[in-house]
Amino acid sequence: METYQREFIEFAIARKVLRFGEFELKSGRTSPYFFNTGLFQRGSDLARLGQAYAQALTRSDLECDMVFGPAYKGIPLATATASALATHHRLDLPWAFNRKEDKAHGEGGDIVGAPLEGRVLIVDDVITAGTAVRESIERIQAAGATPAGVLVALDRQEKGQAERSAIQEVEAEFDIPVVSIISLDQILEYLRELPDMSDYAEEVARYRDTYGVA
Ligand code: OMP
Repeated sequence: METYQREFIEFAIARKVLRFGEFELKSGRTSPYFFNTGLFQRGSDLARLGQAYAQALTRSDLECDMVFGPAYKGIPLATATASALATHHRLDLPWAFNRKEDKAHGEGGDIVGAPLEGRVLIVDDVITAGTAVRESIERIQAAGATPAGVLVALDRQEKGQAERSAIQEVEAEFDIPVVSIISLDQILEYLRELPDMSDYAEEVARYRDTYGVA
């Protein structure tokens, strides 16, 4: 695990974005941990979050021409990422987000920001079944642009419909990479290093054995 990833886990725990306990997921599974980016609630949190996304992207091979945030949760994430890329990595990319509601008056259209063109990076929080990502891919293709990949904060490394993870399914179906700041394996590695977190480590390991990908 890299230093920025360990620091990101500590930061997420401090902000209660990453919590341990009992949580029901969209999929119906009961998980011993949950990751809620909506709890990064201050300007400084957003700046740090954007920098972690930017670090994950620049350490990967993923190449893109612009950044796209799917409404609603992806909007601040894509905004913070585009800002961090420009401020810390000299990568000044166009960025955009979609409206959920159609707007007939004023400037109209359902995209706000730069037009969808070239290789478009989708920035989101967590992929579970990949529903939101599929919608974004369709939107990008309908505009005549190309999906470049997906950047998420957490890879839960869970099985999707079959044996592969939802992320592996998206990668195979659309032939695009999915890059994450942290994954379940790193959360587990972190928990195992701390004696007072050993109960959580056991719960998370049991969950991974049941729902995790090989
Ligand atoms: P999909 O759109 O089906 O991929 O589900 C992703 C969503 O699951 C996220 O946008 C959240 O609403 C939710 N989620 C989390 O935010 N964090 C988690 O740790 C787990 C989930 C989840 O319900 O699976």
